[in-house]
This record gives sequence, structure tokens and C-alpha cells, in this order.
Amino acid sequence: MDKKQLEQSLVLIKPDALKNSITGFIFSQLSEVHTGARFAAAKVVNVTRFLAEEHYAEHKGKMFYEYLLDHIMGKAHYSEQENWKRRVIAIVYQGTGVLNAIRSTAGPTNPHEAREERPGCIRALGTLVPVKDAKGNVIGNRMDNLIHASATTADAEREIKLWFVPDDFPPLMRAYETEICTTHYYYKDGQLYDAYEPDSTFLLAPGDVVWKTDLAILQSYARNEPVEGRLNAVVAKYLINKN
Ligand code: FUP
Repeated sequence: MDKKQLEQSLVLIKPDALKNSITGFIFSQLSEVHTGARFAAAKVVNVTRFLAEEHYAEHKGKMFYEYLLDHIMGKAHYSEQENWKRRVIAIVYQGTGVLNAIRSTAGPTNPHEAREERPGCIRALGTLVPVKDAKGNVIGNRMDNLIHASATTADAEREIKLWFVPDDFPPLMRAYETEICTTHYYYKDGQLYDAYEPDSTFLLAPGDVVWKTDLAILQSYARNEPVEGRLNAVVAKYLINKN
């Protein structure tokens, strides 16, 4: 398979789409006959703050950041009593030109603009929720825009490696280089361990397939060397649905 056919995009079907039961519509819009996109991997995820912060790291500090996290974590759409419904469906699509095809089917980020500019696109079915300050003045909007779709090849690589381990893909649908791990890794409270610690989470064992770039980060951390990349971004996917 050549590089072009290996182009991949991360799509997240967000809690507002699940709550409004339009998952089937979204799958239909994104299907291979419309976009040329094939399924490469998929999972149902209860999104923790840990994962949400990594996914939206570029928006940290912005006015809407906390609302964005509440949205992707399902807190904006499901109460504490229904916290088991707080999920997103994470899908990796693959095919020539999938990044543009999916972004185009999704439509503009802002659902109001989507309705004006691209009637019929997925995000045209979304809504804007006003964000208010302590005095009740509207200071911005939370965009309930139903899906996330990777914007660029660099974003796609970062996002896919954040949400998925290589074993989530059929071997021939892995778009990024992998390596075989040769040591044990466990994680607890921001620290990496090479043997089990009480309350730590198991990450990897010898023989496991790992993204090459992730392994480089883990090895640098373990050796106390300067690290290019964030440990949390490596660890997050191994913590998915673990607690
Ligand atoms: P996109 O690439 O289309 O997902 O858009 P952005 O990266 O610009 O925004 C990320 C998310 O922040 C989107 F889901 C929309 C949301 N957002 C808000 O909720 N309020 C804002 O004022 C701006 C963006």
C-alpha cells in the first residue's frame, strides 16, 4: 500500500451526537461511498480529564477551554447520575484524501456558520451554547458541533497516537512506525516504573508492539534524559477505560 492510501484521520463522535442519537447518520455520511474512507480502528471511550487535556492541549488557557473539556468528557450532556453514558466513539478512517474529505463532510467548526455556509453538512445539526461570566454576561460560546475530525496530517498523527495503540489496528492498517517493547512499563501519578508498584497502571510488557515515537519518549524518561514529547500523551491511551 502506498503512503497516499495510508492517509488517516481521527474522528470523534462527541457526546452531543450520542445524546441526540445521530451516530448512524454520521456513520452514513462518512461512509466509504461518500468519502472514500475505510475503518482502520474504533473504540468507545469514557473520556477522562487526563485524555481531554492532552487532546485539546493547544486550546489550554482560552476562554472556552473548560467548557470544551466538559463537552468532550460528556459532563455537559449527562448528569452525574448518568455518568455511565459519558462516552465518545473514536474512529480512525483511512484512505486517499480522507483528511479533506472528512473535514468537508463535517463542515465549518461553528454550527451556525455550518448551517449558513454548508447546509447538509454534519455540523449544521449542531448548536451553540452561550458561555456567561459571573454577572451573567455572554462572553463566548461552547460549540456543540457533534464531531471532531483531524485537520492536518501532523494533527492526525498526534491525535491517532494519543487515542490508539498499534494493536487497535489490523497490522496492515498501521500508518506509523512501530517497534517491539523490550521492558516493562508501569505508570502512577506522573511517574514511570519498570516493575509493578501498588496502584500503578500496567502500560507495556516485553514483546508488545508500540509506536516508535512513544517508545523513544518512554526510554528517555526511564533514563532521565531530556524528552522530546509529553509523557502524558504516551500514557493516556493505555489508561483509556482502565479505571
Ligand atoms: P476544529 O479543528 O474544527 O475542531 O476547530 P478548533 O480546533 O478551532 O476548535 C476546537 C474545538 O473548540 C471545536 F470543537 C469547537 C470548540 N470551540 C468552542 O467551543 N468555542 C469557541 O469559541 C471556539 C472553539
